[in-house]
Amino acid sequence: MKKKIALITGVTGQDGSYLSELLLSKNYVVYGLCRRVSYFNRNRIEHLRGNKRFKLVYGDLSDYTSLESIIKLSRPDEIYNLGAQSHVGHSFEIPEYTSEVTGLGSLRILEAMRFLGLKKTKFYQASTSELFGEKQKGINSFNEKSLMVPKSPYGVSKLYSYWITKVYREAYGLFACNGILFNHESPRRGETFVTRKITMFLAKKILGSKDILYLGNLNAKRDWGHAKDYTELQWKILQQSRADDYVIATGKTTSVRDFINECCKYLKIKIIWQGKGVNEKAYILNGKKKDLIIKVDKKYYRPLEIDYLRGNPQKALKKLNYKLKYNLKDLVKDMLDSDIKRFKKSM
Ligand code: NAP
Ligand code: G4F
Repeated sequence: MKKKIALITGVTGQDGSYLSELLLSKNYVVYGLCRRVSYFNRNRIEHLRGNKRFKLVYGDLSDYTSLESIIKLSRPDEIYNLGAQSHVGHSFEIPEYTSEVTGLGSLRILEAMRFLGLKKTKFYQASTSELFGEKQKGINSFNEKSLMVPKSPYGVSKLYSYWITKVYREAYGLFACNGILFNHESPRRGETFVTRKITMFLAKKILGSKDILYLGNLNAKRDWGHAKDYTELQWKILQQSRADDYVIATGKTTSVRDFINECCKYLKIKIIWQGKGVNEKAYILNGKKKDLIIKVDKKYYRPLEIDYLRGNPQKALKKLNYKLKYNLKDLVKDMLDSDIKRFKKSM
């Protein structure tokens, strides 16, 4: 039987690496699009390089020609567009670049599919809970029908991609889907996202570090799931008989402060919080002594913030016939164990 072929943009990222592993385990041939950078950015996929079905190709979401030639070369059955400037905070500093890559990147792929007449190729767009924006009156959790009011250049760029995916589905009959994913984390999460900042810091702390962690808004609430569950659902979305859009979430929401509390509980660290707003601080209790470990730094505040995100994954879990394997406790354990192991090795 002919092996299925997949093309993944963002293959060097958190989701790209887990999705590659999953597809290779299902006997796919995987083409991964890498962009040219001046540093080594392949740590997350290094272990896959020996596999003959795993092929890396250079390209860039800002460069139509490269995308067209990679699609022509690979003739994929499935395209997963996971590539993006994916940091919400930084999108305020580089809004034009974010729009170019995170917004127009999807259009370039869809146009190449249309131009090359790839009617049977399925397309997955990495949409996001950032589309929903601020907490809306009377709304406790967001689903596929909720109002979308993005609050950052990143969110606006993703809204463009979300809609252009729907438009190409309706206008040209392409099998094009949106996975509207809420935050998902893992030991491979980028080191500047808040959960990974926290787990790396606490892992170093219990190994003796004297550093202090500086964070922004501790009150923000996010619906945090595990990237392994969510990448499996990305694949499932493209295995359906009809193209559709799905919210992927856990249905639970936790503040940044409570994520830290959960980590400390796992590590059996006693933590207390004092002060409010920019003056809030966290201390570790050591007998009668208290050691300062966390301070707020205004530089991590965003010009606009989304305070509350909670998704309703009912449609996805039912239609895709899936039960999440990880809860928040499992996620915290997985991230902390992995960071502790990594830092122990380098000591
Ligand atoms: P990530 O770890 O930040 O990975 C982003 C990937 O995009 C990296 O491989 C990066 O390459 C690549 N990329 C950046 N600019 C590019 C360009 N100009 N051309 C081609 N590739 C480029 O993100 P992730 O957490 O895996 O998320 C995957 C996707 O889901 C992203 O689109 C993100 O916006 C979206 N999403 C994520 C979450 C979440 O909570 N993780 C939730 C909803 C949606 P380098 O390695 O070279 O930087
Ligand atoms: O970890 P974050 O940077 O994730 P954010 O902004 O929710 O975006 C992530 O999830 C989206 C899905 O909703 C994705 F689409 C997107 O690509 C990305 O993966 O921040 C989470 C919360 C925010 O409210 C932020 O203000 O944590 C708050 N925060 C507090 N201190 C911090 C920090 N965020 C970061 N990155 N760094 C801090 O020091």
